[in-house]
Amino acid sequence: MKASTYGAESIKVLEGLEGIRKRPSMYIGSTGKTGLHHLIYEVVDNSVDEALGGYCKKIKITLNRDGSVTIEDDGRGIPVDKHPVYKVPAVELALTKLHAGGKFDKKSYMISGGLHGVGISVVNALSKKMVVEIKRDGNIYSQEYSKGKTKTKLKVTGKTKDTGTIITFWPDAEIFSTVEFDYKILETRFREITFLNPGLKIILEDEANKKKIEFFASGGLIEFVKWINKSKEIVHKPIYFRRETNETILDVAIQYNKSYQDNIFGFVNTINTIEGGTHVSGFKTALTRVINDYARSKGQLKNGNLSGDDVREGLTSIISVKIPEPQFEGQTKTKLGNSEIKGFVDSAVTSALSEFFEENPSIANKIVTKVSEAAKARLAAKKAKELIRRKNAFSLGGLPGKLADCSNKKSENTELYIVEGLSAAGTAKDARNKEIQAILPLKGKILNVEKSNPVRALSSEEIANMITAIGTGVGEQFDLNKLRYGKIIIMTDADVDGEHIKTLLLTFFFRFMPELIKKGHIYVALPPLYRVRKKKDYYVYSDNELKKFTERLSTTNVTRFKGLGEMDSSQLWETTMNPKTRKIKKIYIEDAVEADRIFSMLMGDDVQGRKDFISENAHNAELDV
Ligand code: 0RA
Repeated sequence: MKASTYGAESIKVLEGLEGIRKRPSMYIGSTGKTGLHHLIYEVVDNSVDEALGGYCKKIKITLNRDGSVTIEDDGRGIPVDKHPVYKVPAVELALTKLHAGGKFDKKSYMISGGLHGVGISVVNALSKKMVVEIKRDGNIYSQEYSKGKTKTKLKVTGKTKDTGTIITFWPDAEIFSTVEFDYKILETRFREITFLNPGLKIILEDEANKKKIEFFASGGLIEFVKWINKSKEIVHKPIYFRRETNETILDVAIQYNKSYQDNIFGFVNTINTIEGGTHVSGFKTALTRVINDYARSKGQLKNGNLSGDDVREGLTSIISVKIPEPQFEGQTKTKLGNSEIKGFVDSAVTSALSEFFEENPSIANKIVTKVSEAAKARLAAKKAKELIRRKNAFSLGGLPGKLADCSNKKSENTELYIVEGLSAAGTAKDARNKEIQAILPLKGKILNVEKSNPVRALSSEEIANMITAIGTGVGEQFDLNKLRYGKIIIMTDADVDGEHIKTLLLTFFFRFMPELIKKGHIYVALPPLYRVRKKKDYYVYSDNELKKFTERLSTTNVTRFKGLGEMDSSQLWETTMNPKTRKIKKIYIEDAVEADRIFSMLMGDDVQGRKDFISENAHNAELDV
């Protein structure tokens, strides 16, 4: 893909940066940890754009000791020539004006990443200091900024034969709730970027903690699916193909494993489209069609057509498209909307995969065997479900008998508490606001769905109860419109068993109803860990908080709650259930690939992987997915 020549004249100046500091979340999503990391991604995405154009081979990101970050690339360097109208160097326009830059001029930039595509000027506006160094035209140029404003003029500071850009910024603590970067989050993202840009090298270094890692994947998506399937038993060698038109590139990698999960990861211009979109739906349609056609032509369709769920069981796949003008939709702007892409991906995958199957019958047969077993299990599951439905027929309206439902039927306002233990559930029933809060007790640990086949999982009583209460159904029948509660809140004891039950439930939601997590319907309750008595009762939610508290109140009158059951109904209401005073945590998926790997690792068969993961993460109090 060729970009036309770029000069200062093609920069379009839109507006100043004042608004960015007033409403930062509009530009980077949040001013928390996620927003902070977007600053780095925004700069790196610009370097990746240089790589997509074939001008850049290496990007280095350094977390410096003083809290700043340096992103260095060997691209062409940001242009420095004076703009004919604005009379300032192009780089200064790009860094001090919103949307100024070649990225928004379609001619010079065909493809562009950047989650919000907001440009480095946003990073500049939200940094208390930024220094840019450019190697270009034989010179080294340098310029300094603060909070989006120019501090020094662009100066030549030396000579060089190289080209490239070095940007260092100090995130502004007045804007962000935290200015500490998380090495693990960055590591995951950069690994992903190199998988999606074969041949690109990314180096990440943390100076203070003396950590350094280098990513380079010459094998691209083939290496990506292998990485995802690392702790899974695989069925065949990865399948890979690329299809191109003038404007669009499609890369697909496929590898089945022996698990029951379906893992399709979509990327658009290297952005992980967590909510899917037209590229993913085009792929699904084609996959179902090609496998059915192949199986039929070989006389292997004995029980009728294979369903979409059947052909996706145990599938790991990456669908990566590069397109000139992506339209992102959905709640987190991670769903591809371009309607023309569905048909393009559908027909490209249909032809490429049919061809592959004809040429590689042994792999095709292994896949048909795997998905036929899924179909057999689905038929058995259908029978099991009917049994459960009949069992439940005696309870009200087909809902589980154990469910204490709420009276309001508008799902936006209502909440389902899934409560560990019958006695805690009893207290919760007394405590709740009957109008909007429903209680579903769990007897104990639910089945580990990561390790059981879907037939068994769906016929387990506790899981069937949850599915019925929630209302949406699972798999292909999943229908978000049938969701019966706006919030589903997992409430367990704050101990090891409670943590385990929480993880089992999250695994269930992640594998069977991932939409509920993606759309922000799943929460965990945060019951207090301690009660501190000093004239009145105070509730404390973490050990850290307790330390601060006892120091401040100079008290040691402290009760540790061992479980939810130790609170009476008014305490439980006040601390954990009253929407005005409680704390709950929304579960979200930061990175779908990493979330899948973590669930496979924590809940699957790879004992060594799990041990390594746990010892690496022992310092993290909680698992954030
Ligand atoms: C606009 C135009 C050109 C390159 C860049 C921006 C550019 C931006 C960044 C940000 C970080 N690294 C970067 N590298 C390049 C094209 C320049 C040309 O045509 O020579």
